[in-house]
Amino acid sequence: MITRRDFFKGAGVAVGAAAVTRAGAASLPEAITMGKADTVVPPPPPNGRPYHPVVTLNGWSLPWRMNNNVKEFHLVAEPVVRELAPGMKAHLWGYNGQSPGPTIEVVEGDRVRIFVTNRLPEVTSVHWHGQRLPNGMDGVTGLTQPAIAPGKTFVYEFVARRPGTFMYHPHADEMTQMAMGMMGFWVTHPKDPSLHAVDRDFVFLLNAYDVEPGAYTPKTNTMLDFNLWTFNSRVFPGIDSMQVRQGDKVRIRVGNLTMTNHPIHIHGHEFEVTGTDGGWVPPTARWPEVTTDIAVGQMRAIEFVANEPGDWAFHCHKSHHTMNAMGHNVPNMIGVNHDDVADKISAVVPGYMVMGDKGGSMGGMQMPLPENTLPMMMGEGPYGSVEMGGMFTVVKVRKEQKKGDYSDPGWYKPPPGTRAYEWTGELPAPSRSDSAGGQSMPVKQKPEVEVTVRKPSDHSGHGKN
Ligand SMILES: [Cu+2]
Repeated sequence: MITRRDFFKGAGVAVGAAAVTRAGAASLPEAITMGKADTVVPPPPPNGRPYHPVVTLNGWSLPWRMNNNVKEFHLVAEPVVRELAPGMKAHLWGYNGQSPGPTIEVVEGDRVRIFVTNRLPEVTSVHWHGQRLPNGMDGVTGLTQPAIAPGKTFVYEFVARRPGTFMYHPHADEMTQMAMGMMGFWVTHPKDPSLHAVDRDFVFLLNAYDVEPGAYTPKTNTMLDFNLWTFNSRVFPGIDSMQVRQGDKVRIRVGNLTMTNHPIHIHGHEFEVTGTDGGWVPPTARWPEVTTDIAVGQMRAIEFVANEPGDWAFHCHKSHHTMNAMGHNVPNMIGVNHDDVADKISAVVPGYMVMGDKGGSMGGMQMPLPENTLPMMMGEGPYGSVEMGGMFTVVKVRKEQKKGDYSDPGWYKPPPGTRAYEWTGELPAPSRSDSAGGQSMPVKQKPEVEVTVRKPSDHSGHGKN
């Protein structure tokens, strides 16, 4: 087990330019493991073609070793423990100690050799989603290769021909293995690092889990009713914010391996979809958006210039996807006076709570939670609870953020006079627009709809005419 601090040392050692001996060439590259769910900014590439590394939200990039001009990686499919947010851990399956697995970064034209060791209790394979490669390297169990049995290692080898945004996932017992968190990101950088260059390049996968409150292992036969909607197997406030400098050109690449689509939305800026898993979108085919729907199995690269300082929400726009577990079977008590009954019901119905009462009663969550369970909505902001969970994070745009500095600057401090404030003056009674004369539309009291019912003249009429 290699800690985060060791990762940098390990990266230097593992990917050092030292010549590989014949014995070394015949051996497996070291399997490097990550034990923390922090965002680990990868070091610049120590060898091979130059590129600008991406930053994987709450993830990391897999070091490689160079072997006779072949980039060699070692992926280990294995059970992992993933912290979804402080206060909750899940028993998942992933790669090299984490779910999702590490991001694999290569350069257009690289010959890549990936050793895949299976430490799961069942067969697996790895499919390299979106890649141009020899058919036998496509990783579809039964179709293009035999399954990788537990304890066995397979070797995949191909040239990364097309630059762009990709992912990897098993093509064996897919329903179970993806519901358990087996997936990872892949970026093939362009040979010319000045092409598609940006100042910040973030990546993450959308995934979802169904973990019963109090449990640790996801239910894998769930089809749609997942209760934890995650960015890289993390839920807000466990998802790191994206730090950018004011004026930075920012790219965020998102892949969707859940079972439903996600309209991903940014505040304060417009973006363009500049790439899909099929390649870069020609500039003439781009249009401005503030939300883009990412369907199952799709990837989208969005780009914008971060020129508005502040803490800008970035989230899935399906409101149930910005909540954590226990979002179901909550009665709507808006307009109902339940001052006396809530406590009594809580005594006999564990987990009972009320929606729409006095604002934000779900955020506060005064009910006791089972062990290893997150509140539905949480996350403290500078002005109180953000009342969000799930697929939600923040893009922090700061003038003073240094180039190359991904550290969290803390909460935005708006200049005086630029924040919504409470009105403390007089509140005159509202005047009704329909009684004040003026422009209101006349309302018809009764709809003039005439209904004529025609009965057939006799029951045997059908078929006789
Ligand atoms: Cu969503």
